[in-house]
Amino acid sequence: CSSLAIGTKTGYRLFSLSSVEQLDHVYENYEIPDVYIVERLFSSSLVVVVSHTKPRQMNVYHFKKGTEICNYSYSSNILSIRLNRQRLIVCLEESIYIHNIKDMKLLKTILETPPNTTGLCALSINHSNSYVAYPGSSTIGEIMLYDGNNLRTVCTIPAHDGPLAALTFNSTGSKLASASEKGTVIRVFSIPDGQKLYEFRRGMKRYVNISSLVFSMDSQFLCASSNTETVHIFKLEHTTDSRPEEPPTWSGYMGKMFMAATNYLPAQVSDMMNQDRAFATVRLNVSGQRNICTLSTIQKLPRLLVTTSDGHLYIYNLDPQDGGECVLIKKHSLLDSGKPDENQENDLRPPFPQSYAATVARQSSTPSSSTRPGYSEDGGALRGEVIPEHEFATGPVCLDDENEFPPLWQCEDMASVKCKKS
Ligand SMILES: *[C@@H]1O[C@H](CO)[C@@H](O)[C@H](O)[C@H]1NC(C)=O
Ligand SMILES: *[C@@H]1O[C@H](CO)[C@@H](O)[C@H](O)[C@H]1NC(C)=O
Ligand SMILES: *[C@@H]1O[C@H](CO)[C@@H](O)[C@H](O)[C@H]1NC(C)=O
Ligand SMILES: *[C@@H]1O[C@H](CO)[C@@H](O)[C@H](O)[C@H]1NC(C)=O
Ligand SMILES: *[C@@H]1O[C@H](CO)[C@@H](O)[C@H](O)[C@H]1NC(C)=O
Ligand SMILES: CC(=O)N[C@H]1CO[C@H](CO)[C@@H](O)[C@@H]1O
Repeated sequence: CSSLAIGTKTGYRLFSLSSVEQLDHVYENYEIPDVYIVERLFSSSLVVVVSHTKPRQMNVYHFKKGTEICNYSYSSNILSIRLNRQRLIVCLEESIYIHNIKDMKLLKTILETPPNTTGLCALSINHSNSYVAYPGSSTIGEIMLYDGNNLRTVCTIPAHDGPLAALTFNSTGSKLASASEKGTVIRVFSIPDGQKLYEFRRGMKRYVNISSLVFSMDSQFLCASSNTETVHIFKLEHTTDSRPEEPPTWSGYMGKMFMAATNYLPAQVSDMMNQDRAFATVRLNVSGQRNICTLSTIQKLPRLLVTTSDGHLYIYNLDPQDGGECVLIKKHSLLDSGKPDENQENDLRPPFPQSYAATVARQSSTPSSSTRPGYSEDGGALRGEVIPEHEFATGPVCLDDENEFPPLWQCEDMASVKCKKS
């Protein structure tokens, strides 16, 4: 949500998404051409790169030091890579490799996964559970849920009739959303038990290819983009737990009536009622282009970010209370030349609440919040936004030290993994 990495024909670029007006250009590298995978571990210095020139090889870099940490080769082309502070997952067409990110040791190979040329695989960013989700079949929409920390299968979830197209966890790793290749229905399950919690309809008439599916950090919203011009944002209404009073708006009132009604109905009917229209939508200027979306808080307001394969970043405002059509407020070109700013991410200001509700509440209670110390209007690079506090892992490696991480050691040599206490 706070960092963007793009691969191009000539190399790769890293950006920090801390301000709407200005794109923080963190780093660029033109040593490896035809980069088709570039994954950064949150906002740390660790970057994993795969190039079309060697599609079976993964290179791991400490980009701030400009050094290669290690490289690994696999039996077939690498289709996707997922990282959290505990695990690095490499997904090939018919197998999944699970590495320990601290020393890159290969912990597990899941062989003979159903053939999947899109490399569909999700990893929970919560390193306390490191759940991995991947398709259990290429003909029906079955999800395999795997415990990446304890290296065992947890369960299979019969999610859709047709093959899966998209999978994503919420930030705590306790919800999983999925879409099938038809792209008409999106379902949300509780993890690890696999109970169905929500069902959303993207539209009945047309089949679409869902290209990205993502929760907001606070799991209030779920966003789905496709090969069409419309991005849908769904709101996950809490039906059982007590929530603060809704604001006295018409939609808030209707929402409450709706919630009250669903609680009295038998489960089957309640499922039907969960088939909701989108809470908010975005109409993209371009259709048919591959895109990736995310929901993020930038400068204290909820935003929808869309990156398109032609190299643009679109930033929209999302109204967290009334939804509706999101407003485009900025378009950036990601391919413009620009010098990276070295000091962009060394800002260590106090953590910042992540939830939209908290953000909006703070905004309305402190209209002159820009005058409060530590919350400057341009201060998107607050530490809590760059790396959520809960993502700091404890253990033998100083993952919480930006300057030390990742430590330089020989990949296979576990004995040399040490933590320098500062
Ligand atoms: C991969 O790592 C080896 C050392 O293990 C090194 O000699 C080689 O140059 C690396 N290859 C690339 C392409 O970086
Ligand atoms: C991470 O997952 C663990 C176990 O599933 C859970 O207890 C914990 O609350 C989660 N932590 C965060 C910060 O989401
Ligand atoms: C989805 O993508 C596939 C392959 O790219 C294509 O054949 C198919 O027609 C697309 N489906 C829709 C509904 O656009
Ligand atoms: C993720 O989903 C679980 C289960 O519904 C919920 O308890 C948790 O609060 C969600 N995580 C966040 C960050 O909201
Ligand atoms: C949308 O596309 C049209 C035609 O390409 C262009 O003139 C217009 O500026 C675009 N709008 C935005 C907001 O990018
Ligand atoms: C399970 C799954 O989604 N399999 C897909 C893997 O990729 C092929 C080719 O794109 C699809 O046809 C499968 O449905």
